[in-house]
Amino acid sequence: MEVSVHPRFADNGLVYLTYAAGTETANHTRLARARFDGRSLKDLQVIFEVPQRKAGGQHFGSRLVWLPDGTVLLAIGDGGNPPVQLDGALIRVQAQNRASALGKILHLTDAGQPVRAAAFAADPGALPGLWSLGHRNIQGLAYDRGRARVWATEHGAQGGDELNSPRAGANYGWPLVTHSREYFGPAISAATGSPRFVDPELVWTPAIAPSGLVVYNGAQMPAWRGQLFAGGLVSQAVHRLTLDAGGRVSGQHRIDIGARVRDVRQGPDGFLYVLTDAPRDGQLIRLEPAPPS
Ligand SMILES: [Ca+2]
Repeated sequence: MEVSVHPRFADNGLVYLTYAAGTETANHTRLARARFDGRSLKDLQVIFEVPQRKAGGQHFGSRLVWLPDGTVLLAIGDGGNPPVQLDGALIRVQAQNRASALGKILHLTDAGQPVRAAAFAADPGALPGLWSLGHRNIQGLAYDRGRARVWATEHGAQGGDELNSPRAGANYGWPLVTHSREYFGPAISAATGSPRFVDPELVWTPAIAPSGLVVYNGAQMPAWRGQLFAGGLVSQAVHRLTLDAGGRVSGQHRIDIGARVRDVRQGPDGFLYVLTDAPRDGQLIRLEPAPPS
């Protein structure tokens, strides 16, 4: 589900892959890495796997983003919608279980070993590598070098998609507080916020169904440097988000793509690249500045 190269890929050739593994009744998200020798991947090795097994095909996550110190964040989904259960309750409550990897961002070394967060040092039951909790299903994850922050977009159920700027040790509320409703109609939570949880930076209702996310820092479009670009599957657009001096979202502008947007990335040439899903499946689109009129 994710393909990401090591920050020193030019030297070590390491490629990181995430995928769903197992059967219809017992499956989980895995992180593996392999070495690219210029022709093929060699020495594939699973370096992390979600400890719990779940049923069904929903909410595996699993975006990866590298931090400046060479460690990596891995976002894991909450495991699925009602009626999917785990341990006698709806599986989505695992997003609040600090011992579970479901509904979390995890912090790992480049070898897949957990990095223990100081924020959870007083909680011996916390899963090693736990970084932030209370996420439903993150599908966009980006590091903002200019602001030294992480940004994440996650799917709500019906409405209530969120942009967050996750920090180590923080709880983002799912499913105890959300702006999202059940697909079959009723509210999921009595409140949309609480002092116990960090409010989203932005809420999308109706849902855009977020996909890839990038903080643009290229040279081709200087006016867009420092802005966020969030893909939308249902919205069939790229959402350009401007931020104010304090790093809060100050504006939103829609770039229509006319197809479900699966990913948005910045290329080494400084342009933005957009990957599409249906109905124009598998198109790779380059966004360039319009010529002067
Ligand atoms: Ca939230």
